[in-house]
Amino acid sequence: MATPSPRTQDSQPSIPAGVPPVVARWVDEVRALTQPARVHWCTGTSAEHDALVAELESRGELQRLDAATFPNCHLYRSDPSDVARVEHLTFVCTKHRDDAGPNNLWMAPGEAHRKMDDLFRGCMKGRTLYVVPYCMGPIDSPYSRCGVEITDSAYVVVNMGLMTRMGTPALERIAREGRFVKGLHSTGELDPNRRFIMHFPEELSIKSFGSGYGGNALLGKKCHALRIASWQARDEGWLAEHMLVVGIESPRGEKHYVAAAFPSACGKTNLGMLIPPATMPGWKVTTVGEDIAWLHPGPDGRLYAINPENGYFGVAPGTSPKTNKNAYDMIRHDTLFTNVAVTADNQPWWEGREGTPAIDWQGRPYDSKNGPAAHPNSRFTVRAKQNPSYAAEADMATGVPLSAIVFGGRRRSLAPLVYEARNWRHGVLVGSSVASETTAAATGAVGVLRRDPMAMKPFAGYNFGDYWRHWLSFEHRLKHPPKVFHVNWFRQDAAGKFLWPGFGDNLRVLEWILARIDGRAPARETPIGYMPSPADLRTEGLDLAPGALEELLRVDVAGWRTEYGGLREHLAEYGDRTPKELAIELDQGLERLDAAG
Ligand code: OXD
Ligand code: MN
Repeated sequence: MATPSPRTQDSQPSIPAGVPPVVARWVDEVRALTQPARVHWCTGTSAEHDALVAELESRGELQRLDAATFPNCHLYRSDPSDVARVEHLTFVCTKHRDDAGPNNLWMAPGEAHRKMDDLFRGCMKGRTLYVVPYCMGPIDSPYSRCGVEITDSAYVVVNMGLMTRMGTPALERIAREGRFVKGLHSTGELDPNRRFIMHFPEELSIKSFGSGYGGNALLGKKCHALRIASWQARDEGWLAEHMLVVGIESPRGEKHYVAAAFPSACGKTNLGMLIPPATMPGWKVTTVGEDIAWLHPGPDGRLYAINPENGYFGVAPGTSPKTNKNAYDMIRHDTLFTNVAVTADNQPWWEGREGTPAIDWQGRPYDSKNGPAAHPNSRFTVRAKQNPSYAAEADMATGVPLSAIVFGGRRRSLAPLVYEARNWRHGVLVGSSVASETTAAATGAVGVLRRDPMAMKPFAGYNFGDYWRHWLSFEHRLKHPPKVFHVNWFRQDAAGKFLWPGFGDNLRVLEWILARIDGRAPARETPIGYMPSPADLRTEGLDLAPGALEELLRVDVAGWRTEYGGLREHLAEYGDRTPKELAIELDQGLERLDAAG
């Protein structure tokens, strides 16, 4: 253990000055339950960060990477059984089962607390209990919300320090506001049979045991900023969404902010940090956020977005100067890598990066027979400000006004490159229809199509039926709602080859979207919404296969009938919680498909 700082106490502590009594009381209760050897109150200073990193290094839990090419970067290897979110062990514990909905696993709060408290009892013996106060969103924004995570993992503390506004200013805000989300975490013994992530939205609290991995353990992210916050947002009249937010400026100097929701590992980080293609000089894209957005009706009737996070927990494989140069440059220093491989000269390595791996993500000499060198869900954790395309507006207390919301998924077929919803209500149906082929971001089979409404399937903290109703209510809350679109960068031909190049070239689609917002772009009305004709998209410099663009912009009427049939069944799973307006929208869509033959 590193030398105790003035804020590290033995197991019979007096509480540091300035700690709000509500926090002090809760920490005391948890200390009595978990029996740590010591308590460390995190301040969020860089000296504290450095001391924790040094401690992890001395214990062999962090490995320093090559200082010449990756200064101040480290590698962490998680337990091989603990490499992704565990949706089958993630519960929403509400008094009434229907409030959690069929989209969540449910347990009665009393039973869940008993189960978790049994796991937590004495679990921190010999360990340090870290108290991690954090603020989700700019520290001075009325839209931000605070939390305190208690954890026994120094790796979690370091990540929370990179990902959130962590430390004393957050504690001061909690002292002023008197409310915060309580998150209790222990890595336990990392036993997959004793691993649960429990949410108590009615109590604004989280208990997570048995995992040290990202979304299960960094409680500010998916647990607080999405599951608990979505519940809070419904009560308070806003939205907590799984969305990136970008600022896009045209060569004419017009600027729009766009939010986009895609299921996990569908390229949110890439779109959030997009570099315009060479054929579009003068365009500028800046990143407000790349994973989560909190959306509030503003005083002018528009929808405003803040990014509650302050750092990125991005997927490493595939990151290269070609796919995402901003991300590649961003992670060349002061970055924490998890479960990547390393080269012979101690540089981090993942599939899609130049060079050759020497040691795989489990620390074994690399052998292709053992599978990929880096785990497919290996990650980088980095401060947002290291992003070359970081938008200064990400620190603005007011947030940024959204001109468009874009939904999308990873779909080999059917869903066209882009279409526009007819209006807000239709947009909610489009969002509810999001589906995607699964990836490695969560445990389970890869490549299976699953419904993921608004890309929130794993993250909505309450019944989807109620959630859609809340979305619909923004028709009345907003005088100037953003336009809603759907995109699909992942269409393939019969041979499995991508029809669209993606990455920077996605700006060509965003250009049409922005022109639609400004009322400048033509569109054809189709049964599923408004769409560009092939001639409406900028294609100079693109190397598309003959007929590819026509295929990308084709509406397969029979296919959409089947799709809407599937969607009807999906909406029906939520019974009478599903708002009637969505069924009516769907019927109208079917009528348009019938009329089209
Ligand atoms: C993530 C995810 O880690 O969505 O962002 O899985
Ligand atoms: Mn995500």
